[in-house]
Amino acid sequence: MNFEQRLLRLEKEHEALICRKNISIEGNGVYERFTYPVLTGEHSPLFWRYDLNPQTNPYLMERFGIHAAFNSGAVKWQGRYILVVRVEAADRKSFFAVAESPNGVDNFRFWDYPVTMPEWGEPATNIYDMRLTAHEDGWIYGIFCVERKDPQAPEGDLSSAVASAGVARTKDFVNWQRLPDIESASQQRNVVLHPEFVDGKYALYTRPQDGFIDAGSGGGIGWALVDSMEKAVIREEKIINLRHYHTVKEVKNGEGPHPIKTPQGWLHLAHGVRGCASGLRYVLYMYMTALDDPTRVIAEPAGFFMAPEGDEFVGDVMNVLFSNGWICDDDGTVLIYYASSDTRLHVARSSVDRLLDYCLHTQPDGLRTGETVRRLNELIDRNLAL
Ligand code: M1P
Repeated sequence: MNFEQRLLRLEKEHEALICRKNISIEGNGVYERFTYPVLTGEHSPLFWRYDLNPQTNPYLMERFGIHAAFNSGAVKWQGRYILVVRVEAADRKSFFAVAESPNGVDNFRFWDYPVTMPEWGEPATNIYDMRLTAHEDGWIYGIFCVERKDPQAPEGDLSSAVASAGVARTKDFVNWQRLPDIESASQQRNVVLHPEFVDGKYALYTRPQDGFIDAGSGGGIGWALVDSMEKAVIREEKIINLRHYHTVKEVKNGEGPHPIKTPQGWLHLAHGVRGCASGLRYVLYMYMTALDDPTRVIAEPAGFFMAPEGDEFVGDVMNVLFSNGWICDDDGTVLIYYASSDTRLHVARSSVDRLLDYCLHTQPDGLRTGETVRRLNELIDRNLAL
């Protein structure tokens, strides 16, 4: 096939992929999944991956490999569904790129250029997992993980890294003002900005961790108030959502996107991690906090809200669901952007009413098997008495 024919075919296939209609799949009543991922590495523009000049690329080879598009921040902005996606190149470096869709479930198209994130301090080796918050101060903030090689690592250790929370803000998703990384006593990943001021301060969900991978004594999802985002310093941190033995979050957990405000409380989406023979298993779970005190948990259904299914199990990092973005639409529809196995991004659809029903009417984890059977028996009794 000559250059022109091959290019024509690539363009046709790419356009068909982007314009493919997504079809919802009837689910468990809480949410519906969709048939196709909303973004994959293959959704990235051909002009990112190929040199399109026949003189310099006569075989029309890929010159820049992109194999994954996942863990994305999400916001509805000027009527458009905007994702700030973690895109991973074949060289293992992640970067951010904006994709938008007219309806939030399909037709996501990347903007022409990725985000050129200004550096702060020691230039990062890797950046990823942006949580977007349209804050009441008027800015849209992105908080993301900044990874640098551990300067204390012994010679020959080429894996140890240090994670901190990077901060940038924007009004148009093209120009980003980088602010200092958040100062904290421990390493931080999965830091999320609450959308409202609390006691006149910015409020952060945190995830203190002992090492780059290990949450260790970190305890769970934390909460901290800071005076300014222009120089955010975490002085005090309170753990508001604890990890527990023999639960879906026994190894670690982390806040997903910022919580959704409802008349009954704040709805939270988070990920929980446990260890098993096949490695770490990442699932999504939900909890709620009180409106008058966002640090007080008022509901937490037992177990996972979503776990990998079918093809979702397979990818770069198997057995992982992760979410750092959701959009609550004006009509109460909630679009949950979740990634599977650090490879591709999906959407699930629910509503504020359904998520509230799920959180408020699903029993909490009794933390032992006897309690699980007691809860099941209660339900069976009620159903058989109907
Ligand atoms: O590989 C699974 C996830 O691992 C990390 O999440 P956490 O800090 O909770 O362990 C992140 O690297 C995340 O991007 C990734 O999806």
